[in-house]
Amino acid sequence: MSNLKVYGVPGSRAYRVLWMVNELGLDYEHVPVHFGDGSARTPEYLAVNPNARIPAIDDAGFKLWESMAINLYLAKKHDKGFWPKTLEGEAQALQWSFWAMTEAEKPALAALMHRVFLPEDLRDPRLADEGEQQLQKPLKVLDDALAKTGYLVGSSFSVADLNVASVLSWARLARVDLSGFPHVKQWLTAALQRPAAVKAAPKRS
Ligand SMILES: N[C@@H](CCC(=O)N[C@@H](CS)C(=O)NCC(=O)O)C(=O)O
Repeated sequence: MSNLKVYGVPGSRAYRVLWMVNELGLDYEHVPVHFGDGSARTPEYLAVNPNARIPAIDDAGFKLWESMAINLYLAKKHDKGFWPKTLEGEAQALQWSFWAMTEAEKPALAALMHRVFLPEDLRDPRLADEGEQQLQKPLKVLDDALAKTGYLVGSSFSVADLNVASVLSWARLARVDLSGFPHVKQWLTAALQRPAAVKAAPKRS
């Protein structure tokens, strides 16, 4: 039995963590706690994540929640090339991960919910378009950053790319127009086609 448990279904933010553990080649037990069926509210799961949200991990008794924190922890712990080698690189990985959560996640989720996820009668196309509109500025920032090396930190794929691409996978699912952001488009397509991402959620890649 594995010492690492990953909680959460792939059709949720747990996708990010499943992608990370696959990249790292870790042996793990997947516990498919779902956000919609009450399984995130059982006393057993609340002892792992008192927020009653997914994802979370239990790493040999060390419990951690928040998708970005989990991925940063796993990338650093296992040091398989996804964690930057310099202090500055580490800071940039944190910067991009916080940026994804504060600048890109909310509008990308609005587009996803109101174009794809909600039942049709609950969708509001104006909220989806507003999300797409709000993504324009962060997408431009990202496009300019990727123009240099094609990666967010240094010149290889790192936890920063994984964390940001996993958030923007929602924008792609929501058919956000990326034609004005060629570097983002190319980078996101390549990231989501990585075998570890496909294995995490075949339908999303
Ligand atoms: N900031 C958290 C958000 C976690 C989160 O909201 N997860 C959703 C599923 S994608 C959830 O569990 N929702 C259940 C609820 O809100 O009750 C993270 O990134 O891990």
